[in-house]
Amino acid sequence: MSSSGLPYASAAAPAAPSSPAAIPGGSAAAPVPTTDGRAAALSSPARASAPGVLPAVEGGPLADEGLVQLLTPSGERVSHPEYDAYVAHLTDDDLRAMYRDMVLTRRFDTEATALQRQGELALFAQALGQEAAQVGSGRALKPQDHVFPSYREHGVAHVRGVELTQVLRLFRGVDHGGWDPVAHGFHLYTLVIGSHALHATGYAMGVQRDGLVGTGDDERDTAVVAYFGDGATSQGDVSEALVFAAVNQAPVVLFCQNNQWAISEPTTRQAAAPIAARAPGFGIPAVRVDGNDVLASYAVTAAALERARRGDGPTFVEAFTYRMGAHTTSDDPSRYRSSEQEEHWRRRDPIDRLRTHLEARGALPATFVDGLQAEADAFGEHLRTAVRAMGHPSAASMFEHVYATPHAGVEADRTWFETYESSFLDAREGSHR
Ligand SMILES: Cc1ncc(C[n+]2csc(CCOP(=O)(O)OP(=O)(O)O)c2C)c(N)n1
Ligand SMILES: [Mg+2]
Repeated sequence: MSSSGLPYASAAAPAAPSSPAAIPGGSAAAPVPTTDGRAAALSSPARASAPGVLPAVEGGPLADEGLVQLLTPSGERVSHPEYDAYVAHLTDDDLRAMYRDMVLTRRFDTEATALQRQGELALFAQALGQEAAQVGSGRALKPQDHVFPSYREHGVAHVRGVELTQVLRLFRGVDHGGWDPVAHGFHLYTLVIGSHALHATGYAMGVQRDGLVGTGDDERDTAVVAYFGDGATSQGDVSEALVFAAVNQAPVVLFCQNNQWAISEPTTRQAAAPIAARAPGFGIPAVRVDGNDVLASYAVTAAALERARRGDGPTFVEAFTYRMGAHTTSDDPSRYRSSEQEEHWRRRDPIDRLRTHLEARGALPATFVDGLQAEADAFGEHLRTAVRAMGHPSAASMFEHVYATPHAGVEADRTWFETYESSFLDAREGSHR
């Protein structure tokens, strides 16, 4: 049981957060606007007093209590007895690099959303508001580590060196994700919710069996991260991944970005207690972090990754954040959440937090800001030009890359499809693409 009263950490776990309750979005005097009456009832802790029944965890899934925080919403650096050590080596250059990553990730979101509205992309899912959780955790990775993302991890993709136009090829429908997962240690986006928690855990078990864990060689020991959302934790696949990760002590970090929404379903309709509180029931230590705090996200992930690489097994990280935008460009959040709630979290913007911190340190000179603005503008121009030049794939290209080596079944399907396509009149007349 942690000092916060939440049973997040098992004996083998990194010590649970021991600082006073950190509030991601400001003071307790500014309560987060609630979702609906039913949600409030579900999150009520007043249950379970029968003999043999474990008491309910205080607070619902949106509880601020026990969140690791190193930067307050106003950008002030606060000390944490366990996690300070993980950021002590970071220089102002490092912090500016994180700031740059976050600004470019946001520019990517803005440009991609505009391109979708112009009909250039079929769909887009923004990372808006989650830049700190993604850039902080992504920067804690080593080159040899492997990431299994879902579909809005653009900040992690950027940090892993994936050219973000590759991500837009997927959202344009030109391919299924064209980057090299091995070269970047960043696997393809997964739209089947939660499934890749199993892929990541299985991959981590493979890493373990290849002897790439616990050797003491910093350039060899490898960890794996699965990024998934709060909604994904309602899927059986994630529970199954937790079982396999725990019993195999797999070198995997299960990184849940709790952005408080699964499309229109609030976290309060999917959990009655903090999501991280589930993991110890599987035998996996867990930590909750303020996901709008890039430093804390970095520190907590670095600790979990080190633990995995050492051979000490999995960690569940819940990065508590907020999806500031729509679920995707097909969604209209004004149908199901209040503008007051959006405004509450807009005032806790993760990029503003780091900028305020850097400004207070005198570490954000105008030359840097101007240079970054020019870089972001050029990046936006590059994205627009690249997307418009992507062209159309041939329909038969869907048969490529299904297997690494030729496969008789796929070849038979391809032959049938080509015959079918060529049977159309316009194809016979030569106008069919
Ligand atoms: C197995 C499966 N079920 C349902 C869906 C439809 N779906 C797409 S996104 C989504 C919500 C996911 O929410 P969350 O895991 O919190 O991730 P977020 O989108 O908030 O990042 C759902 C239900 C899906 N893609 N896959
Ligand atoms: Mg979510």
